[in-house]
Parts: sequence; structure tokens; C-alpha cells
Amino acid sequence: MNLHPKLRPLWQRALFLPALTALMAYKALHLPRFILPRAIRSIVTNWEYSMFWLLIKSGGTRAYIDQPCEFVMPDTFEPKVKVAPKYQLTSDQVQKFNEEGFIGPFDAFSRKEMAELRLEMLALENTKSKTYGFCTPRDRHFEMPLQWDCMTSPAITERVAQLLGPDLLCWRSQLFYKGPHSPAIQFHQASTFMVEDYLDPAIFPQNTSEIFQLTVWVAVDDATPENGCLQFVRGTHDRIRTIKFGGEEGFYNARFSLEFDQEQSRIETVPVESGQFIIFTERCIHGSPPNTTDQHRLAFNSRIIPTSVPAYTDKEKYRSVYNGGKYHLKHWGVSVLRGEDRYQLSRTVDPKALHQQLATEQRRAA
Ligand SMILES: O=C(O)CCC(=O)C(=O)O
Ligand SMILES: [Fe+2]
Repeated sequence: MNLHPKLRPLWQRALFLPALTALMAYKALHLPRFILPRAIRSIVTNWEYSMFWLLIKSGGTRAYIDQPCEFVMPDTFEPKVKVAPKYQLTSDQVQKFNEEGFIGPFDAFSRKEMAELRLEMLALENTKSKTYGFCTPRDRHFEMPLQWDCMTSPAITERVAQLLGPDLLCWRSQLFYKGPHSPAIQFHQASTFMVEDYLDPAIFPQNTSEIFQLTVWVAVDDATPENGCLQFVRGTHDRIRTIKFGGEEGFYNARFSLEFDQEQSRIETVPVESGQFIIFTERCIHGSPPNTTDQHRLAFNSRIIPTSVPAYTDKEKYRSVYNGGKYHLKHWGVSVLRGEDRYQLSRTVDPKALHQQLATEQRRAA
């Protein structure tokens, strides 16, 4: 089932809305789910009533961007772990992060290190992923030792641990090749990443009122307002917003606009120098303006969860509305970034073992 976020023709909506109403009633009546086809079962299980209701009452023109959740400010802003002094955040910084939803930029890598990574990224740009079997910027850390080294650098992990806790997993990464004169990535947010296929969440936090996922975004090239550095709308991680379908195509073929107050003063444009990174919760509304220059804007992100949060669990594949294509998860797994995975809630992959295997294969082929 393809639930791509765009305005559907009237005839489709006319069929879709009674079906949705029936599914909402099915959920409310607690009828047996095991007899339903998988996609329908997922909708009945994972869509909250507010998600059904908004689509129905708006005639299929508005929806939640992701599973609704509301952020509750923690009682304390003490960092969750003590780390080496050079990485230590103050409680004021932790408080600011909790109030705004993002923090940084922080220094991490030299320009020379980023020049090497840039070459590796460009070499992989149009190649098939060994994890998924088609060309995609996702999860290339399974085959890029340099990217994995950056992701596990203490400059990153020691800071994230103070916000999320000591034991950390990466459940996904993405390379961003924002090409010359490429369009904006429109403002968006995500909670449990159900925004991906609109059927199942990707991560399953026990308490959605906490911050349970962080994104680390590393600038490989200098990211500037001209080439499309990130922008954040301060404090908007308080709740998941709704979207209105239609409008210009942006964001990987999707057509929607996020419904929020675009009061300029709350939008912060965050230039990041090559080798620096920022940390944010994907729940904070963010995006990036168009690249108006003649050069790439290269960057990568790493999506991080504490080991207490399961990812994908028994899911075999999912369809990404943003990056296109079906992602078979046979070769995917979470990878330990810091500490220890005592819970073992998700399939696990050790990127270092994969890198070694790859190097052996390449030696044999040479
Ligand atoms: O790199 C960009 O322009 C967008 C990044 C983003 O949305 C993310 O990392 O979640
Ligand atoms: Fe994002």
C-alpha cells in the first residue's frame, strides 16, 4: 500500500474516507485484528483515533505528520552521564536543548578528515547499497568505515549520552548530497518515524513524552544559508503537528505543508562549518532552504536511540515515502555507538565486522 503524502483526486478520497471510517470503527469495537491483511492490521493497530478523525473530518485534505505525542519537560537538566571535561555539557546547555529542541554546532572533525569523507561519499553516490540492493543514501555506514568512525567519535557520542543516556544505538544514517541549485527540504518533524510508510512506527519508545531519539547532523562541506544549511523552529518539539496536502512538490516528491505558525522570529538558521555537527530531536520542526550555489552541500546524519527503545522489531521490509523504494531489512540492524546493549531488543549488526568482510572480498577480487 502506498500512502504517499499528497492530495488525492476526489474519486480516491470518496472511496478512501468511508473505508477509513470503517477501520476506525473496527478499532473502537476491538474486533479481531489477526484476520486483517497486514497493511490494514497495521493501520488499525498504529493509527490513533486522532489520526483517523483528522483525515475523515478534513475530507482527506489534512493529516498528522506522524504518531501524535507531546513533550513533557524533565524535572532536572543534569546531564545523564559524566564525561571527559572537554565534552561536558552544562545544565544550562541541557536546559536550552530541552527548551529549543536542538543544540550546537560543536567541533568534531578536521577539514582534512572531511575532505577524505567527501571523496568516499562522492565515490558511493551512484552505487548500489550492499544493505538494500539499490542506490540509496541510507545506512551506508555499513560499508563506509570513515562514516562509521565519525559516527562513533567521542566528540559526538559523549555529548549525545548526556542527553539520551549512556547506552546508545544508531538505527539509521543518511548521506545528504544536496546538489547545486537543488530545492528546499521543507519543514518537517517526526516522532516514531511512522511518517515513513504511515503503517508502522520505526521505533517503539515506552514513554513518548520524553525525548527518545536524537539526530546528529554532520556538515561535510560548510553548510551556509546560501547552500541550504538547516533551519529550526525553536521549541516546536512540544507536539506533533498536522499537515495540509497539496502545494508545491518538495521533499522527495511529497506535496504537503506543515501546519504551524511561521512567525519568523522563532526560525533559527544554523550555519555549520565542515567538521562540525548539531544535535536535534526530529520532533523539532526543521528543514533546509534551497541550495542556490553551484556546489554540492554534503552532510550526513545518524539517528540515535537509547538501547531501551526497540527499532523495527520483526518487520521485514518497509516502503519509504521520502527516499522511494522498498527497504528489505534482512541485512539491516541497529549498531552500538556507545556503552552496551543490555536489552537486545532489535536485530544488531556490527559495522566493523562488515567492513572487514568487505576489505577481504576486495583483496580477493584484486
Ligand atoms: O540535510 C538536510 O537538509 C535535512 C536533514 C534532515 O532533515 C535530517 O537530518 O533529519
Ligand atoms: Fe529531518
